[in-house]
Amino acid sequence: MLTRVLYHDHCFDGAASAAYFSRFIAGAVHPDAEFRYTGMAHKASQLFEPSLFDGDENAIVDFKYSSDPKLTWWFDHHQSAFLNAADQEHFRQDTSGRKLYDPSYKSCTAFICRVGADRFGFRAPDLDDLVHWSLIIDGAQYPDARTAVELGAPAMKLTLVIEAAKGSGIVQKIIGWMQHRQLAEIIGEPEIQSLYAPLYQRHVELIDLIRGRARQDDGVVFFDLTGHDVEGYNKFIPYYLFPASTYTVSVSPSSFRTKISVGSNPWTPVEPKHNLASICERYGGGGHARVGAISLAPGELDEARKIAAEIVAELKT
Ligand SMILES: [Mn+2]
Repeated sequence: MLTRVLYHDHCFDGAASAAYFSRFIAGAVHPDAEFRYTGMAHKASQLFEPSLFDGDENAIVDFKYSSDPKLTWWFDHHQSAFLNAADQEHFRQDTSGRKLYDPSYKSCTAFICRVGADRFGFRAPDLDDLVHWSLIIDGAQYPDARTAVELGAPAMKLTLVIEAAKGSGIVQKIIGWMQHRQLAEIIGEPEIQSLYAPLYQRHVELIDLIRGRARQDDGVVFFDLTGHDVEGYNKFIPYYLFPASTYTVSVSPSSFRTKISVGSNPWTPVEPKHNLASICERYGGGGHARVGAISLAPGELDEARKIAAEIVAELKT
């Protein structure tokens, strides 16, 4: 019984969702399930080629809905979960009980855990710590910017490896380990250690780079990482550097897209008023109320800077 799992790649909650979902399927649905994983990234072109759905069961976790008839399971919690109105209508018409959506959840892993327990009687108490950290990381529930940026906990170290991984191979290895091992054990793997050490060095250098490029004005931090090969950065660095800021807008070009990231300070004394997913949706992006992103094609730097400037201006109001 081949189960294909499409998951949000390079994201702790995406990996944890794939791991928890696999335990759930093996434990409550198909004891003989064999899993194959496909990491999904938001990009400007078509997301779901029909050939992606090649399993007996085909699942998407922590990622957008697909109306492909071969999709059998879907779990998501993103505000922007549908590519278009037709997909949303397709979801509304679903009667399988296996396409599940609840944007009130702070992590998709916790959502799968809850649905598995309530509707299917499935429990995996050995994964409680995984669920707990998915809520902290995806929900940005850190007590302070230091916890988020200085990376003390095994889950934080693993997040660095997952977010910076080249390709999906190591993430899928981690998805396998997450199903049966504790996070501290996974971090102790020599392969993870050897990936982590240079990434941590780079993380420290990125803090310095952002410190040098970022400007704060009226509570909005802006920086442009053009010229640096940055596939991603810890999104709390701006609030570690500018604790009094409310929002961050950044432009970061990479090999496969030009990304505009929009975020809000989880520890700000001033409650953010703007819904960032709604702002990003206007430019073809999406996300959550407090963090969003827009992906343009590689090379669309001028357009990205124009959009970023418009969003900065809007967030200052
Ligand atoms: Mn998530």
